[in-house]
Amino acid sequence: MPTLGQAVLDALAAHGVRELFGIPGDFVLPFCKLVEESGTLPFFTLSHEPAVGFAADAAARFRGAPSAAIATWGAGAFNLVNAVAGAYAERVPVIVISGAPGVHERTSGWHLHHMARALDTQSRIFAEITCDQAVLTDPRTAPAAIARVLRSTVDHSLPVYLELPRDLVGAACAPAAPVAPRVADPAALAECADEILARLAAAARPVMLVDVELRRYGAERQAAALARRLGLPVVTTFMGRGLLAADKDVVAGTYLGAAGDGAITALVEESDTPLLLGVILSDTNFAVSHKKIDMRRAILALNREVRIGHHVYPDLPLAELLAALLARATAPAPGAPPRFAPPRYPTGLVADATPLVPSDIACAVNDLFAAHGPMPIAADMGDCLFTAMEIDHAALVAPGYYAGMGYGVPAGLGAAVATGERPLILVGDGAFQMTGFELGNCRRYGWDPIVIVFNNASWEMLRVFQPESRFNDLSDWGFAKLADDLGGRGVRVATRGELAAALMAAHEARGPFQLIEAMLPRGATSATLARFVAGFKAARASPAAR
Ligand code: TPW
Ligand code: MG
Repeated sequence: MPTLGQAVLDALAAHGVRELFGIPGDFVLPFCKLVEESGTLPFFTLSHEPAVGFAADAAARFRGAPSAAIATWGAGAFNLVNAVAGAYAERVPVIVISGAPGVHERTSGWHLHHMARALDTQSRIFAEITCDQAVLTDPRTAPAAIARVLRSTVDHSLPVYLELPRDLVGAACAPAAPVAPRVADPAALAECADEILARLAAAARPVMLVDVELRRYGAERQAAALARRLGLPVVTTFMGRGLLAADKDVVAGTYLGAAGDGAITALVEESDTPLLLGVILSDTNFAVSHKKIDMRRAILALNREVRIGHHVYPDLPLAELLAALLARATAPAPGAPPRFAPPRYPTGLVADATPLVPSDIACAVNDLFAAHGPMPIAADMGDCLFTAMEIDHAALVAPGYYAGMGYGVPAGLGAAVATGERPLILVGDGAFQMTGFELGNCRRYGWDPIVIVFNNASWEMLRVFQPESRFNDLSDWGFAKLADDLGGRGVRVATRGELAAALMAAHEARGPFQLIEAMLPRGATSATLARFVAGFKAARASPAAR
């Protein structure tokens, strides 16, 4: 019989986990020892648990499958709370594995170190931000509990929590036999697919709006195939930016309401039948709308259900719905005109001595991608994320809705592991202050991301909302110089010419990570952020007008 620890590891692998991120501590040392010695899955340690959570989140987003974050009890696991809350908000299957006091210690009557309040305080906190939990105190019931929890993370694409007492890692335990996925009722699926296709066929201006759930359920290629078959223009939400990067030709652009390209806004807001696939109805996605989407005319597939006007089909997983639609959909008449103009992004940066503004960075990245092909992108919160909207459509992870700073650098490390490709990390100076030091882990693992720090010595995005506050002034930390000591290469650039040269040189250099510190004047934001904030403020000032 295997051990409880090995049963957990084997079940993780069976549910699509391909990498583990973590930081050890005494309550989780026996499990970490097993992780290392069994070789079941590769184990990447970072420096601070928030980064562990962000890296696992990004790996899960890029692979469309769960990833895992390992921490010690209390001081370690509590440090994961914010990252897991963000994963919950943005529907990412992050598996939290926490060590815990042994079952014998639990009854000792001592206050155990790392204990915040009571033995179950931690599991109760994680119950708020995970969709299923198990505290594995009994090796006889553990296999079923492990299988149930891992089924939940896959089925609901949400975080889950496993707590493993340190004295049971080596206890004899049966393997966790996987639970079969719940599948849709074929009759309901057929009726729903027929109804959707009939509505789309009768529509004058249909559009497909896609958001993150599509990737979580591995349904991007199917959605692109459906769009092609039906001749539907595809628009991503703000959060869903980067979706369908492998099928760029069907993507008209990203919906940013009043802040975005007018033609894209019209495609969505003037549509008589918007098909919303996995779209989270959040304020970042829709607060900047000129005009609210008329939900009576919309078709919304989200959370394993499909809502059409006022009625609901429960229990219809997204991938199954798309398969049913594809099985039935017929192509439009040949010669039907394309329904959108291909999006255009700025290219051809003039490499002169003009001081940089954020949109120049998008332009330089577009030139790089045009010359050498796209890279997976991890962006932080801040103007770097809005600038990313001006970069040609490429695979992107970012906390578009939860908006937690500090995500970018560790997410880029998770992307390096999950994609096996070299990532591009976009991060502001304020966010870099939070988690930038994690780059020091690149040397050990051979990661060499290209990192662009938008250094405006400022919490600039906050300044746009509230220009009068002096606390938004940060000092200039000189990140390029720090890079060398962390095992990378850093260069500071302040003009268009310097940026273009630095980016091409960074692309040439493999091995150490490459940090480009782009010096930006305070007060200069990307065109997209300026429009977004103006739209947001206008929406807040006159909610009735929407
Ligand atoms: C964990 C609030 C949103 S944007 C921002 C703050 C403090 C400033 C970002 O500064 P940075 O980028 O990174 O220099 P830029 O382009 O604006 O200059 N704490 C967390 N998350 C959020 N979102 C905040 C605070 C915030
Ligand atoms: Mg800044």
